[in-house]
Amino acid sequence: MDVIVTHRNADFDAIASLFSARYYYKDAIPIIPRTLNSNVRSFLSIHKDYFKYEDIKSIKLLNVNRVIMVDTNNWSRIELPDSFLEEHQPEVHIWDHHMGEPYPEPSFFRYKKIGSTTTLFIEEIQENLSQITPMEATLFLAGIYEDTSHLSFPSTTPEDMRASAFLLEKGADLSVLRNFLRPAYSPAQKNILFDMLKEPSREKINGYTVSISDVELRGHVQGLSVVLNMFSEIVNVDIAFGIFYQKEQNKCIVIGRSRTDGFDISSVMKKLGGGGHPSAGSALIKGVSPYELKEWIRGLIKTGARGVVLIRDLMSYPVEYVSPETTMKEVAMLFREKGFTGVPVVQNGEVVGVISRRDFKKVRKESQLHAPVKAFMCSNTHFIGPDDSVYKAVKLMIKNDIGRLPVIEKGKLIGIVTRSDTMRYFYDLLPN
Ligand SMILES: [Mn+2]
Repeated sequence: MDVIVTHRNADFDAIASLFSARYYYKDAIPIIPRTLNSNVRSFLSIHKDYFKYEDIKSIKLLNVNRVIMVDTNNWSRIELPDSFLEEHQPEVHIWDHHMGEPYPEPSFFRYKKIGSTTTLFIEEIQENLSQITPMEATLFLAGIYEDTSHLSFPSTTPEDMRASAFLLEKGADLSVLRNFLRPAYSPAQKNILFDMLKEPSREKINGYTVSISDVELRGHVQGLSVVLNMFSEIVNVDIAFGIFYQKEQNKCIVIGRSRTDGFDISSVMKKLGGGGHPSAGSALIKGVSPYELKEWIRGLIKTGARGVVLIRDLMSYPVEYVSPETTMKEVAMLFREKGFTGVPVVQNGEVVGVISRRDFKKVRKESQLHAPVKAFMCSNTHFIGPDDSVYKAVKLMIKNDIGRLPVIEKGKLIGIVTRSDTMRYFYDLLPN
C-alpha cells in the first residue's frame, strides 16, 4: 500500500499537495494529519463528500510499503512513527519546495525553488488534470495562494502563476477561496493580537526595523501565523518575530515574518531548529525563556545579514574626491568628464561634505563658479560602513533625500555607494 502524508499542522499547500499527488500516485491513500490549521479544517469539513482520505489510526502501518511525503522533506514533521521508518524501511518519495537535506534519503526526490508544493504537482500532471472538479481546483489554488500570499511573496515564480491560471480555468472559485484564506479571527487570536499591539517593540538591527514580541499563551491557540502576519502589517516593520510562550510546558513557539526580500527568515529559524521560507517561518523551542530567546534572535538577525550582499560588495572604489578649496568650475568639469553626479569633499583625509549636481542649483551667477566647493557642498554628511546592509543604505538615502553615501571604515573613506548601485542590487543585476 502507498500512502501520501504531509506535515503536522497542515496548511492549504500541504493538503492541496496531498490531494493533487493522487493524480500522480493513483492508488495511494492520502492521510490527513490530526493537526490541521483551522481554516483547512473548516474547508475539509464543508467539503467532506468531495475529498476522500484516511487518518493515521485507520490504516495498518504494516501494509504500507511506500510513503510519499509532500510539502516537507523531513520525517520528523510527519505523523508516522520513527520506529516504523527504522524497522520497516519503506520506500520514500519526497515532493517539496523547502530547502534542506531530505530525511530519510528518498528513492525519488522532486524539489524546486518555487512558491508552493502544489505547483510542483500541477506542473507535472497537468495532462491528467483535465477532469478535476471546481472544488479540487479551488483547494489546489488555495494551496498556491496561501504559500505565496496570493502570488505576492518574492518567492512566487512564473510556474506558480501559470499553475494558478490553469486552476482558474478549471473553475477554482476565488470567493470561496477568499473566505477560507482570510478566516475570521477567533476570540483567542484577537486577544493575542491586542496583547501584542499594546506595547509593540520596535528596534533597529542591521538596518532593518524589527519587532520581537512575546506573549504568554493560555491553552492552545490555532493560527498564530495569521496573527503575526496581521501584526507585522499593522506595526509596519521589516521583520517581525512573535514568541509565544507556553508556561506549563516550558516551550516557546517562535514565528517570524520578513517583509523585505533581503532578509531570510528561514536562516534564523533553521538555527532555532525550525524551518520555513525566506519570508515566513517557525520553530518550537523547549526550556528557553522568552527573554533568552529574544537575545538569541537579536544575535541571529545581526549575523544573519552576513549571508546577503553588503555595502562592501556594491560600493565603488577607489573614490574620486575633491578638496574644500576646489572651485565649482573644476567640479563641473570633473562631473562632465567622468560622468559623475556627485563626489565626496575630503580635507586631511576626512570627509567633510558631499558635492553633487543638485548643489549647482545654488549657483546663481557665473562668477560664483570660481568660489570654492565648501560654499555649496552639503556638509551634513551621512556615512555608511562596509559591513552594513543595503537596506540601511537605502533607508538613509530615502530619509535624507540623498543619492550617495561615502563608505567609511576606521575613519577612512574607502568607497562610495550610490542610489543606482542599490537599484542594481534590487534588480539582481549584480555581476557574479
Ligand atoms: Mn508549502
